[in-house]
Amino acid sequence: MSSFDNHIQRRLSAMKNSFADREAYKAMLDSGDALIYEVYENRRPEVAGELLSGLSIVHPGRVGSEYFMTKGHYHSVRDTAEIYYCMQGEGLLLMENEAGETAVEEFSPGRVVYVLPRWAHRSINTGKEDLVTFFVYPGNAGHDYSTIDTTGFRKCVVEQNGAVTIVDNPKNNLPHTEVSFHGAGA
Ligand code: PAN
Ligand code: ZN
Repeated sequence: MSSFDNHIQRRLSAMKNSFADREAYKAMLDSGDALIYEVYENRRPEVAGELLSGLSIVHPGRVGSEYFMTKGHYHSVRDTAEIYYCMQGEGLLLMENEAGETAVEEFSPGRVVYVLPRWAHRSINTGKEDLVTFFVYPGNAGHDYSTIDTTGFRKCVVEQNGAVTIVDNPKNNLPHTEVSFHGAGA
């Protein structure tokens, strides 16, 4: 990873509002501050015309039944898109917009996922190894974490009876629609 010029490590203690099961969160934190995900960035000026890129690595694991994931965010400049390329691992990109629509795209090695402008996005590792994705987005996009940190996404991705399952987020009461899902075959 030596060619990247910024390395972010996001630990459990920095994700207080992210996981739905607060009891499981507290119990896990009591036994150590687990490393949930890491980001390696290529620094460029944060202006229109530039592209920001890097690697996102979400480690495998769960808090209660909910899989390890990124905090997730909207872009501050809402009309900016993003592309993810999955290099390793298995997972999902959970997305929602301010109209209450949810979309889920599957991550598997070689798959490209396009995040439309105005959609919040979160990477979720549903597998047993690291989920590694390459991302690229406009230099002027910026990150708005507070909207998601306040309400959470409308949906959570949990393991239920051994299967990856998308459920309503018990902490989020905002109106929402059906989930649209796109897997590797669609
Ligand atoms: C990505 C994300 C990265 C980490 O570079 O920033 O996957 O996720 P959080 O930013 O939600 O912690 C991206 O979407 N940039 O815009
Ligand atoms: Zn983004």
